[in-house]
Amino acid sequence: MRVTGLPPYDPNNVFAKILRAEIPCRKAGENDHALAFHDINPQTPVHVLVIPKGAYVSVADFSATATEAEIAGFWRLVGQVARELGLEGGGYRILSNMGEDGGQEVPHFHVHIFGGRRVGRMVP
Ligand code: IU
Repeated sequence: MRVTGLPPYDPNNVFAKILRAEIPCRKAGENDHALAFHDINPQTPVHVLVIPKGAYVSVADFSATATEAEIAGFWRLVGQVARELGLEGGGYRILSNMGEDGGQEVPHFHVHIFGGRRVGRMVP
């Protein structure tokens, strides 16, 4: 069940292909429910994407339909990667784009972790 007005999940989106190992990635961490990898076009010295292994387009989709184990696994990996990449010291930003208005390019729910330099305050 999808609860958002975003397009249906496309099983051939690039992150689905990364999950199926059809496209390589530089892995930053993994658990049973989520994968973290370095963005191919980094905007900051550290720029990692964390994606659930299940097929979810948006956070509304994910939070409404994923199991509690999937949700826990996803957020545990976000925190683990931030800690392991040394970002807890200086600080960092987590950001997620949703849909066309939110600037989402890859329609598989993901969060960006930006760090390694001062990223300042966010403006829309
Ligand atoms: P967005 O939030 O959907 O706009 O972000 C998609 C990100 O996926 C963007 O930062 C791209 O650089 C990144 N990316 C990638 O890491 N590997 C790829 O093969 C492709 C996009 I296509």
